[in-house]
Amino acid sequence: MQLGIVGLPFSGKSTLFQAITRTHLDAAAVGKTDAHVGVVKVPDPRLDRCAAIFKPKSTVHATIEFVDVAGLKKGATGTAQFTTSFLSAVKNNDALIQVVRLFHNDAVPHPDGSIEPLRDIATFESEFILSDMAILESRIDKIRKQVPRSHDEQAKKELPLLEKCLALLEAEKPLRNEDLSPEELHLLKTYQLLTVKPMLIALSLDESQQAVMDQEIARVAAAKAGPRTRVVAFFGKIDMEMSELSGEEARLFMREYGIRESALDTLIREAYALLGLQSFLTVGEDECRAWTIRAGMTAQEAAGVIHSDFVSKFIRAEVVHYDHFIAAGGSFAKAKEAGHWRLEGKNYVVKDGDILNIRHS
Ligand SMILES: Nc1nc2c(ncn2[C@@H]2O[C@H](COP(=O)(O)OP(=O)(O)OP(=O)(O)O)[C@@H](O)[C@H]2O)c(=O)[nH]1
Ligand SMILES: [Mg+2]
Repeated sequence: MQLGIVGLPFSGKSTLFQAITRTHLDAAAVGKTDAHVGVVKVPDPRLDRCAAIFKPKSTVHATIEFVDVAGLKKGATGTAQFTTSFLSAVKNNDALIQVVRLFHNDAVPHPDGSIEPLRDIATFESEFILSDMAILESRIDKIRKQVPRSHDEQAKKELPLLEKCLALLEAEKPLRNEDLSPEELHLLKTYQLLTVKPMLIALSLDESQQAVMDQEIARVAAAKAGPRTRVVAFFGKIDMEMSELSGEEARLFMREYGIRESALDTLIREAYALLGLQSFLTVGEDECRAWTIRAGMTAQEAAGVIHSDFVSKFIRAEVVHYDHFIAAGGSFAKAKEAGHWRLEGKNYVVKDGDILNIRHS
């Protein structure tokens, strides 16, 4: 999974990126047009506990790639043309994190002179909408010229969909919150539209703003949240300092500042929810590992995530839920005695936290 960090200039994107990836971008690189990519292990207490039980040779966390996407300078060109480096960095992102500035910093003033998150979100969104409109208009134009003469069935099928999407964008509605079928989303994929991507709006607060955090989230959510838009908040500066501390020190630090959750934990939890993702585990003396799948996937599909061969060779899945495994003292034998060990067929819908062992031919 890849998440792109986007937003207006000086909103706190690189601060967030450095905090969650525990990297230091040198000052010369920050704010340049290149995208920075960092791979982050998905923190997973269930996996840690299993690793403590099995003491495996290797423990493999699920990972997420974060991309610090520079490149949108508001008004730099006066049009909605994103730089090619911006578009190529964003096109593979599964979801976008739009960083919105709430922190005050006189040394780095907000480019528009004041802190107004809803204005910034609207500014950013309109750039996205205009970019998508330009793509759709030129495609619709082309199809309208060709279709009457051609037998291009694909284009004929696409035209009403593209026109519907264009009308939504003209009404300033980003496509991500619209009710598009999986088939429609699939057809749209080739156009790499920006407003289709699920979005986390991430409010960047400073430490003095803790008291207003929930209120600010609620205010922005009331105006902007939707089926595929969620609103979260984080403390960029504090998170960056925290990223240099060990686990125990970081916990004390958080308690001192009264912070409930690190930016990384918040973003991962919300991104999983936004994208409808969950995890299952495989355990053993060789390897304990967490795997990410879409909620609703069957045992056979989940087996295919482990190894594509397992789809055709799937026989049965042995299933114990993590909670039952721990309740049984970390013993499969005891979980079985308690009736919590099951043999499931290929259509079993995997649950978050299931421990699976795939039997295959
Ligand atoms: N006081 C304060 N300053 C912050 C906070 N987060 C970021 N800053 C500062 O704001 C400035 C901009 O932050 P960046 O993270 O570089 O912002 P950006 O969105 O990556 O900026 P560009 O890449 O130039 O568009 C930097 O000087 C940061 O140190 C914060 O929570 N509090
Ligand atoms: Mg930056």
